[in-house]
Amino acid sequence: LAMLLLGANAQAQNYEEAKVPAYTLPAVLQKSDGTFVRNIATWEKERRPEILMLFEDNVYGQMPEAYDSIQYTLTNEAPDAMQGKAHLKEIEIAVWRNNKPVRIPLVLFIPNKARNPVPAFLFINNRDQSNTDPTRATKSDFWPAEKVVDSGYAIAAFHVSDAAPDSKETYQEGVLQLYPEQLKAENGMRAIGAWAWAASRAMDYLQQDKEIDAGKVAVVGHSRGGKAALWAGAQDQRFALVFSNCSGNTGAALSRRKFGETVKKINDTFPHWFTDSYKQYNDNEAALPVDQHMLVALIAPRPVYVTNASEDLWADPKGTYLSLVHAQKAYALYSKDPKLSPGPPAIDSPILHSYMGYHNRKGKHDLTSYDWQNFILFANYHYQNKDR
Ligand code: GTR
Repeated sequence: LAMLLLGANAQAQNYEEAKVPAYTLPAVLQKSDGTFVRNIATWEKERRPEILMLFEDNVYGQMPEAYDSIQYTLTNEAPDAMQGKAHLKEIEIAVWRNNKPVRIPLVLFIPNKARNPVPAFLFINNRDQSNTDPTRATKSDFWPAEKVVDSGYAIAAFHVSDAAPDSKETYQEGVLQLYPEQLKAENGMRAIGAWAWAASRAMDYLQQDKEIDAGKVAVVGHSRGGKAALWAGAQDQRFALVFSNCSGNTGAALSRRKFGETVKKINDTFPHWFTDSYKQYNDNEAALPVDQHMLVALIAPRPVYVTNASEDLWADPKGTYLSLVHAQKAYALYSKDPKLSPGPPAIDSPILHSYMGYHNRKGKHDLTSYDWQNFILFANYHYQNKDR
């Protein structure tokens, strides 16, 4: 029995800094042929596409872009929602391919006071639908729409289940109905890829809504939604800002640290999130041709904001911050050095005035009004270069 327990224990998650293994990260600015990237052109034309493809082939899967048609239907509208503060639009985004549709409802509040077009936050909702209640009968800190509207921003949301149900049995019943060939591919799209795909379709809608400033749309996600937000921001350069809250393993945290959740753990529990090919890295992180700092680097030079919660060791706060530190080189290429210090800031000390924002909020794994407050300040800083 003791032997068995020991065996089980060897698989347990590590929460001790002293037990983090020694590791070498793949270099952001070195191409696979060994040559170094020294300028923006080589980064954009050669290394960036190479990293993107490595993430597609080994982690998140392909991002199919072809479809036959896309339609936006206004299913409900209220010009005086939120006691007159906002214009509510509920839109159904229907995307067709090979005579099959996927329908993604989008909720959107546009501040009435702000001068059009307005910048917007697009939220990937991974929790209960009631969090983004368009009637506002139910309100939640998870999606504090009134606060965002009061700050002069539009706020939109869609639910992950409309793109891919978050279940290993039924994740195919959404975007993947359009792309059945993906299901057969080792590097095929899976649930997180489908959520990121849906964020891009929401962006397609926002781009043609005259009330929205499409050059200032931020994508926001929490935890599994935060993983999808990073992948959406990496893939789709129309997103001006990326906010990834408590995204942890295969989000913003470095996989090679094996601190808290590991690649094996996430693949065993959520086999439908990532590619089949990702499973070969279970207990074998060193073999990964990427680590998550490279995902963050793909967002450069656009500002990115990443968070943790102090009690959420499962998501490895330190490994998340280090990911930003190691991604800085891509920003420096654009002379937008985030100037991060080598170690994480104190709890509740947000880094707002940098191309890479970060905070470690005191408390548990969650998305709260503290997190949103800092997202708004970070957006203010980058859009207006001033604090409010
Ligand atoms: C956990 C998972 C994390 C994170 C979290 C969440 O169970 O292990 O990677 O995604 O769920 O989405 O809240």
